[in-house]
Amino acid sequence: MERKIMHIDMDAFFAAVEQHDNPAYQGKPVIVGGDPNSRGVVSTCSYEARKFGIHSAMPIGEAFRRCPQGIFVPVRGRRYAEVSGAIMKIMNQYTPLVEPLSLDEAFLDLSGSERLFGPAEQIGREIVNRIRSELGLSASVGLAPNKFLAKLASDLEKPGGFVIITADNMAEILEDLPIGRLWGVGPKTEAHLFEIGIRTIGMLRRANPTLLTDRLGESGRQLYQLSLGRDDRQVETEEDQKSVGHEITFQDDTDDREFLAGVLLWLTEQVAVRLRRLNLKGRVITVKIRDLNFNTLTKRVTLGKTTDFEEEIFREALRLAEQVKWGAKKVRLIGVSVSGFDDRKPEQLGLFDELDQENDKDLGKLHQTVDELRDRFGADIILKGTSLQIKERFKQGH
Ligand code: TTP
Ligand code: MG
Repeated sequence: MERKIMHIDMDAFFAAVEQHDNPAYQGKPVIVGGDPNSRGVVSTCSYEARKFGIHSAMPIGEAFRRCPQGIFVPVRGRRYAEVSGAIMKIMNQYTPLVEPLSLDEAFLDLSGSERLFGPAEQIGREIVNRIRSELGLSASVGLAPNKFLAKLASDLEKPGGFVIITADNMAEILEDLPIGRLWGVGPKTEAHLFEIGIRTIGMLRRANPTLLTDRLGESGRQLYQLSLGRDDRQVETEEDQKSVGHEITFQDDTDDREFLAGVLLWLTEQVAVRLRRLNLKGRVITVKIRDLNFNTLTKRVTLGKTTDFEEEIFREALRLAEQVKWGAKKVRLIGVSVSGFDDRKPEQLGLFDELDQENDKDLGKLHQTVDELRDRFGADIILKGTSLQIKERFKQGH
């Protein structure tokens, strides 16, 4: 089923807030960043100021030379954060799947919202209208089947844009865009691609995928997928992001199951120690495995109660890892994380749980001691048998 992913990005955000809060600034070049005599740089500026060639990260002095009649104002971070909160709140009324990327932009997964609120396009228009009427600000929207295309779309017709990318118009829109617009292409990759004569996304799509992987390794493969408009990253809510995790990338891909189980234990211990230091207990255990082809698999389980014990986390993590169909493929990265810290549900006591709780108390005391020792002598002082071996293997460069 095709997903409905939306990316919303506010237009000239900091400057727009200033124009809203000071109506006298409306329709004028407003430059946010501070005093024209300061040595700072421009945070952003209103579209009226952009006509003078002013942009983010430009030295303020330079902006002043270009537009001495401009209105120069300081950054009011707290105010922007407050407005950002109000924007995210509106978005959250249409889907729980909102992933804020910064104060002024977010991804929304509207795939499940259509039955309740109507077509995704209509929802997007409603959100933009509400941001305008309730907050007096302008936003640009991209709607597409995935994150990469949605973010690209929201930027195409700024300010006030509303661009929909579908399977029908995708190839045409991507065709002439410079490869720098692809997610993950920085100056280095761009230079590599230029060397082999690839300048646009269209050219990348027509390139030989084998040549790309030869040149750029696995990222070549990923970029090729993006050039075809394919991207299966999920929208991750703040809740998802509220996790404590640890992962490791191997220098040499491995398919040694026993070794991987040991690594998992080692990772789990790090996570459990951090959870206890942060005074957090979670009920969701997630295992992430990336194979040598860069396919990433995640498996998660929700426990009946929250935990910060490595024994429990490890037991679940190992079970999850064993469920992953690795095929014959070697593993490049493995990670484990704990989330779901929200403790609204009271922990229900089952028949044997009271006993468990006693055990938990003892274990809790033990962990406290272990953590104290670790604090005193360094994290490696107490490691269980297997994970000690892992540590040794890493030291030997495996
Ligand atoms: P952007 O969304 O990149 O810019 P914008 O919202 O001002 O303008 P556009 O219409 O092009 O989206 O960044 C959001 C805010 O982040 C911006 O208002 C100010 C801040 N910011 C900086 O402080 N420094 C920077 O270099 C950039 C790019 C942004
Ligand atoms: Mg913006």
